[in-house]
Amino acid sequence: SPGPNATGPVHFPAEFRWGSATAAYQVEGAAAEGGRGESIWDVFCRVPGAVHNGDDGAVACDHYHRYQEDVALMRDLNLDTYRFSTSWARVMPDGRTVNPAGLDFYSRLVDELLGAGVAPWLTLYHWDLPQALEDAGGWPSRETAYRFADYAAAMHDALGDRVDVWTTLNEPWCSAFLGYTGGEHAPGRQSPVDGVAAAHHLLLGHGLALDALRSRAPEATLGITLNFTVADPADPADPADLEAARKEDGIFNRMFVEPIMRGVYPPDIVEDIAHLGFADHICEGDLDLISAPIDVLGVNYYNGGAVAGTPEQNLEDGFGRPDGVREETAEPVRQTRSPNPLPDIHPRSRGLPRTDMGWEVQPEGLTRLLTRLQRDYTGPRGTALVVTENGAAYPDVVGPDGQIEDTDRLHYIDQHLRAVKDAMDAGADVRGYLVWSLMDNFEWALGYSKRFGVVRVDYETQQRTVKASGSWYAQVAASGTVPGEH
Ligand code: GBH
Repeated sequence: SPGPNATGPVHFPAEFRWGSATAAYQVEGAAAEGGRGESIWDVFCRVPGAVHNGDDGAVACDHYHRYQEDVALMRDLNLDTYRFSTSWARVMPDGRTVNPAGLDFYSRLVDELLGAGVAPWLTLYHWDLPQALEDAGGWPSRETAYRFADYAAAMHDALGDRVDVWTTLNEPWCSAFLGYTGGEHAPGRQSPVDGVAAAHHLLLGHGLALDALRSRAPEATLGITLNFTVADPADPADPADLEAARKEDGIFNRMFVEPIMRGVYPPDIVEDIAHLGFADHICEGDLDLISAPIDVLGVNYYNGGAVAGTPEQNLEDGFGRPDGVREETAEPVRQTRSPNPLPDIHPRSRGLPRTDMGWEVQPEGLTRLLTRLQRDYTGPRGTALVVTENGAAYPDVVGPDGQIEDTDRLHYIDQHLRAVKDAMDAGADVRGYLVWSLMDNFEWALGYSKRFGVVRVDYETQQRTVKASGSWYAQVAASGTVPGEH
């Protein structure tokens, strides 16, 4: 049910940050320029059937060449914050050795942002591991965590004088389980054993990187971004559904937020994945590193879901395609089952509206999520919350004058901002909202077929066009107010 801020104008505090987010592989292009090395996504995109339409990020939004125009766009949209990621393989082509030309691109980007009055928010890892490190074992190997900390240190040495906000990882759940277990994302492995090993080593990498950053900049704003779901039992009276909801919440949410905020993995999930050798990877001191204080917990929220525990009756369309709906295609669909290492969890439709990804639109889930995080995890340690991603894919309807009337997206963002304010009114310490995404971009396994931007990108001409949602969001950012519904 919609909360108290469901319809009228909603005012946010003056210090609330308004921004947008992108990620390196999704926007930069210039995959073979400036000495950039290959990442696992360059390689994965060449696997037949791995990515919709055989798309790749070789050109993407050509942001590498158009960053000045894109920063001007952010300024025109009144955005005060830009969350971007740096490509490890651009900065360290072999994952270990610094490439000055790669660093230089980010240095120029940061200067451009500062010149435009847009605060840079740097994410060190948004899924694009250097292929050389994958060849050396990837995230299932403990070594990768140490290489990540070296990379974090090099980035801070180059940009720490100008960048105040640092995020170590974006959505380690996705890296671990879509990448190493489901095979839907790079590097495309399909191993539950590798998935749980990757999960721990990603978190260890976060902890080691945090240590490197903190020792260099005690005053910097440091954190991690997690993807959260809100798992409801399909039938709250059915013990099997309650059990499925526990596992879903456990593997998506608690598996990552609990070691970070409390220094322990959730015991029930540790037990559920014990047979995959999970405990073997945890060394003495790891959890102390992983749970070192952070300043901001980044929250990415797109949707929740109802889950059921009995497989036979719930095999609906979305099953086995956990990160988006693929249209019918002649290509083989690699993903055949959920990447979740806890197999007996099944999404069940609740009849809510869905985006073009097939994800349910459930804004009040965001209110529940933020209030729960505040109460159980961040509040007790005084850690701030920022919505580091929220947004929706819808097909663009191009009007006669080229205008994009994306009212579905506008409405989605409107509803979710109201949900954020409901959580703040209930005591959640939410300091900002960064829409996903600034512009349409390479949507991973779904290629260019899904559009998340508040700015349209014409991939033929690279022309940017602010959508109706973008103009609306610019007004919200300028006024700090979500206008009342008309
Ligand atoms: C983010 O990940 C990424 O950070 C970003 O790069 C990406 O472009 C963006 O979202 C849009 O996809 O089981 O069907 O209910 C999204 C992570 C994890 C969100 C799985 C949806 C469950 C879908 N996703 N989640 S479903």
